[in-house]
Amino acid sequence: MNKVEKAFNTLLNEANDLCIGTEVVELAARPDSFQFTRDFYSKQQPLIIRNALDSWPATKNWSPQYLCEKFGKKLVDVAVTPNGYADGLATNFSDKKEYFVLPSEEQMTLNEFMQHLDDPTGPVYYIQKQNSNFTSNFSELMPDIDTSLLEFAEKCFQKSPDAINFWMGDERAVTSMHKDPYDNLYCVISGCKDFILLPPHQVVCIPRKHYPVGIYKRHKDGQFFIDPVFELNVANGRNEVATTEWISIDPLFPDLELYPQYSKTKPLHVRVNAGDLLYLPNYWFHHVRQSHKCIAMNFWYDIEYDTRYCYFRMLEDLTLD
Ligand SMILES: O=C(O)CCC(=O)C(=O)O
Repeated sequence: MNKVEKAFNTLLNEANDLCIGTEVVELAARPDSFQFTRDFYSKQQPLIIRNALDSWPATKNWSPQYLCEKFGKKLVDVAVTPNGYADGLATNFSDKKEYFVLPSEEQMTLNEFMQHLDDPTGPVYYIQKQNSNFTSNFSELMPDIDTSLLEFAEKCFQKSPDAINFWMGDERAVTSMHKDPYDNLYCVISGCKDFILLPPHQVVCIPRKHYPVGIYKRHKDGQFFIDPVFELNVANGRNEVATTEWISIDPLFPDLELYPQYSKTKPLHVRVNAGDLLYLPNYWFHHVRQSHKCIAMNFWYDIEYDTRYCYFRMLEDLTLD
């Protein structure tokens, strides 16, 4: 074992023994801002607060029927894929290479979207655009949200959210393992979501590499194909297929023969039910599944670029394939 591998083992063992428990801490009521800052934000520990959002009109009212009655004719942006993986890895049959593939972005009415969700055999439709789509597409629903319930966390972050996202989808829609440069308040309104979580320092045993980027497009008959995405390489002035770093492993079916280091991770599993709020600290890796027609919202707060961030970047660079 070389010096760096030995150091990674020390990191994994110490972090597991000293700070990462075996499950996500649960509270039955919102903490005050001081407790949240001391016990969760400053330790970068996830937290689930059961029934934190029960008093939101959203939690009482929002259902597929309610949304259709109110906004059935409204145009919404939907991610469409053949397999439920928007922003995930897939093999491109034309060149046999593995790509990181973006979803086909399609606009349709909310009524049409709901009809698609009722077809369990066709493509997979997911409202999941992470560009503050709640503010841009669903602002009429704002009165159903009482953001004062989030003040305990916002006082700690000392900022307002950069993005408020709305999520609704098919149970076949899966969000592949990734991390975000945001502190995340994830609110399930109807149905449930299953999160698999890995703390940032376990990046040392999560296999990652650079993949070519593609986007799902459809032929006239509706069949999907992967279209490579080109970008200008400023170094040589040529248009080349873009690449991005992505996680090579699916935590539901990890290939431990190919990636034995992944067996050193200690995933935490948590189900977030309607009315629950999950605090997911920045750079925690997460993989997400959901019940059929689950409705959720999340609030993303930009991170502080502090030494923890720099230390994480160093670990990333040390372990990228
Ligand atoms: O709900 C999902 O499918 C994914 C959520 C997510 O990745 C996030 O909130 O950062």
